[in-house]
Order: sequence, then C-alpha cells, then structure tokens
Amino acid sequence: MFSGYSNFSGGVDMAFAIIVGISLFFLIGITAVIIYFIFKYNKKNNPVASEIEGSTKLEIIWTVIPLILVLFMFWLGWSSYIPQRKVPADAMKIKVTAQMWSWRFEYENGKVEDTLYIPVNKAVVLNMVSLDVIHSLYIPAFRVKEDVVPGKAENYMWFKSLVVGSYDLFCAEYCGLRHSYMGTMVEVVDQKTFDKWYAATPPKMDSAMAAKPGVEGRMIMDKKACFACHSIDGSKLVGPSYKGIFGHKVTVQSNGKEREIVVDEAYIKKSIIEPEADIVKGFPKGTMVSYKTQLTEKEIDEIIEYIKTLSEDEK
Ligand code: HEC
Ligand SMILES: [Cu+2]
Repeated sequence: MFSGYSNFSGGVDMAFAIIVGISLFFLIGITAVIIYFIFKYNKKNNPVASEIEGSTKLEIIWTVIPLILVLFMFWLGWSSYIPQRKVPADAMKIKVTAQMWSWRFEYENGKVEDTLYIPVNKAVVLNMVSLDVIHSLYIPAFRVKEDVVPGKAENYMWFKSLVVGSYDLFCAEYCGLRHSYMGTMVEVVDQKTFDKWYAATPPKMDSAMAAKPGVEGRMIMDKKACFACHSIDGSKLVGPSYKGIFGHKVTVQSNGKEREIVVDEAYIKKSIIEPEADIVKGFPKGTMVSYKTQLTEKEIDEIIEYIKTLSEDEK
C-alpha cells in the first residue's frame, strides 16, 4: 500500500491511512454500540421506555469532536496538496498533449515520445494541453493525477520519481469509445541512461524503406494517433477506414446537404484541416478535430501519399 515511488506518495499515503483509520474506528465503534443497544434496550431487558431530555453538554461534545476531526482531515489533504502546486524552478519541462486517444510527450529538445521517459530523482513538470475533450493524467504509483481540460492554458503537475522502474500511466477521465487505449508507461531511468536517450536522435529510416511511398506519411499518422479512429484494413472504427477510399466515391454531408464526391488530394486535405466541412455519411460530426495547427503542408502531403497506397492493390 505504501509505495514511496515519488516525492508525493508519502504524504498522500499518510493522509489516506489516517482517514481510513479514523473511518474504521467509527465504523467499528458505532456498529458495536448499535449491537450493544439492541440487547440492552430490547423489550425483554428494558420493558418500560424512558424519556431522555436533551443534553447540551453531549451536543457540544458531538459537534466539536467531529469538527476537529474533519478540519484535521482537511489539513492533512491540504498540506500534502499545496506542495504539488508549487513547481520548483529547476524542474525539467515536458509538454504533454492529450487527445482521443493517445498521449504525446514532447521534450525541450524537440524529442517526441508516446512513453514518458524521466530521470530518477529529478523534478519534472508536465505542462498539459488537450486537443479535444477532458482527459486526466494519472500515475497511480506516484500518487499524482491532474485533469487536462481543453482550452485551459494551465494544466500542470510536477513530481520527482524516487525509484528506477516502469510504472503505469492512465487517462482517468472517461473520454470516449477508446478511452482505455490511453494507457502507457512511465520509464524512470538513471540520469546517465536518460542523458544518452535524450541526446540520441530518433532512429533514421534506412534509405530503401524511406524510398517507399507513404512510409513517411504513415509515421506521421502514427505519431498523431490517426489510427486510433481510422483503420487501414477496411474495418470501421470511430471514423471510416482509409482502405480503398482514394479515387472512390464517398457520400458526405456538406452544410446539411448530402452529396457524392470522389476522394482526391484536395478532399483529403480538406478533411484534415476542416473536418467539419464534409462529414462522411454514417459518422458523427465533431469527433475529429482540425489538425490545421498540428500538421505542416508537407506532412499533409505525406499523409495523402500514404492514403493513396491503400487503394493501390485492388487495381
Ligand atoms: C477522434 C477520432 C479521429 C481521429 C484521431 C482522426 N479522425 Fe479522421 N475522421 C474521424 C471521423 C469520425 C471521420 C468521419 C466524419 C468526418 O468526415 O468528419 C473522419 C474523417 C476523416 C477523413 C475523410 C475520410 C473519408 O472516408 O472520406 C480523412 C481523410 C481523415 N479523417 C483523416 C484523418 C487524419 C489524417 C488523422 C490524423 C492526423 C485523423 N483523421 C484523425 C475521426 C478521427
Ligand atoms: Cu482520455
């Protein structure tokens, strides 16, 4: 129960244990008194009911004691919460982007990962944004959790991990169909391993692979988690599959009017930048967010290249 994996786990565990302890004391105490009274005051043992007048002394006692207990519990929580909001100045900054249904961790040198790598014994601050709905970043072993509210600039949490290891990281706010896909890991490594990892550039694709059309596009889509909603094998997920769409007719709703269009470069581009403009028939509006600010022209072109390759084999 007591983890000690982060600088906050001690305070949170202590507050938890004390509150559970107090609750158990009263649960057992009150139950015992109830059972005792059942015997003491049943009709056989106490045939004549007696009237008991109020007692000011008792009323003061049962008001003041719980008040002190409740204030004490509040203080326990408050005193371990306040340090969580005070980020030390030397904390390592990591930008977190949450979206349906993935996490993205971006480091100050531009490195992007879907797993959270951090050095042990170092304060880390996560500055978090959501691109769509409310998510919540939760690392149970560290006893930290913070909502990521879209449109709110100041979603942040900080902590210092104390033990090298791998820990679960979840989204703790139900955020739609594939909410459970938002599980990933925190990898706590020693400073030396971290520095090496941090300095290493992502593995370069070998040239044969890079020469294949669409590979670049596929990697971009992997990173942006397009595949959380779109399959490439024809199965319908949250959004339509990419398989075989290029060059084929699709029925869309544009401004409430239904029309048929042929999927071409311009249409795919528009679907990514203005997903609201043409809604594919049978799919809900407003599920896909615009990627206008997240993708460059070139990246969109790469994505189009890749989607094209998914229509080739049937020719
Ligand atoms: C949260 C789920 C979700 C994510 C993530 C998502 N999409 Fe979509 N997408 C949809 C839905 C739903 C539709 C159908 C409704 C519409 O047309 O807006 C759609 C439609 C499309 C279409 C039109 C497809 C067709 O058959 O006409 C394209 C192209 C597309 N998305 C590309 C992308 C790309 C590229 C990404 C990643 C950068 C992405 N989507 C990420 C849900 C998503
Ligand atoms: Cu989520």
